[in-house]
Amino acid sequence: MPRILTVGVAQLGPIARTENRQHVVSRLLALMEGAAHMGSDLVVYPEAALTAFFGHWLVADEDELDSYFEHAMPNPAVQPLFEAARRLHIGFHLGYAELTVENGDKRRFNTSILVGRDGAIVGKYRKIHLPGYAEPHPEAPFQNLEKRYFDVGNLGWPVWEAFGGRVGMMVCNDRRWPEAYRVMGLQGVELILLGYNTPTHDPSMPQTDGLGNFHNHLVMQAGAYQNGTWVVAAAKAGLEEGVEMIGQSCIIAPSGELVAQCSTLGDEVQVARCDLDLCTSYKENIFNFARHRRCEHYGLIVERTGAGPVLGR
Ligand code: CDT
Repeated sequence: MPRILTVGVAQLGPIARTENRQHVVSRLLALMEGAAHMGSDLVVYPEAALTAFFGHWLVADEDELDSYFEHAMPNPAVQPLFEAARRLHIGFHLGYAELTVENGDKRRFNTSILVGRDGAIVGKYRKIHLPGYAEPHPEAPFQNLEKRYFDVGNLGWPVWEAFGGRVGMMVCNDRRWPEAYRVMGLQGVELILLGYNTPTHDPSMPQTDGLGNFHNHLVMQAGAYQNGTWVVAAAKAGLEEGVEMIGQSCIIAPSGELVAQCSTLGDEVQVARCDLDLCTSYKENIFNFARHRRCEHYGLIVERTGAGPVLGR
């Protein structure tokens, strides 16, 4: 029986700092209804989709910082999403800032969850690659304070049997790292879901400013092809609190081809029919890891050439 999944990528336009959860959730519900109307089994929302992306400025007051985080999931503000999922029989992927207490310590994570068509949480992932820095850069036009606000994710990269296939998650900056795809690729992942908040301007590398959309697709198309998996990526886009962010949310096939892409910088849904069985020919042939990977040689080559991380110590 063919394993066809109709997936909607739900891009969000900017969220104002003053916009409350209730209003954001009403936008997410409208996107979910649009995706369901187009026959989707699953809808994918962006990274930190419930608030403005507060990593872009300094929040000195701890109570104020806590207000950007979800203290439980689900909670009353997001409950309508879980109810709509059940009513519309559609799953969803949601990125949010998570505050939790582990061994008596307050921990903060940049988290995403996968929710099934029955409204139950299937899995949770916590972002591993946190970009930016912990101390503010006063000279920069906006901040990138993820290393200040979040702990490094401690759940690894699991893959879940869900929606008739093997599903994994990553968050924003993770998508630039081949290891993220490969760890899931080694577990046979067939569908990777992610969200992103990516400024068009990188104050530390302004020479790449015209390349944001290109690099966004480049890394995900390569990751999809090299691991024989679908990738679905939802942006928070547009001008948010003075920071311009890229859009072009997309759905990428295991061939590496873009099969759907958003064309605005606002709230928008695009849908694609994803045949999970397309992954198989890549996994069994060109990227048959068991037959063709040569792990035992990779370490040896690094050792013999003395190659190592020469930059960015
Ligand atoms: N949210 C997030 O991880 N954003 C980073 C910005 C890096 S600066 C180009 C990203 O990788 O898109």
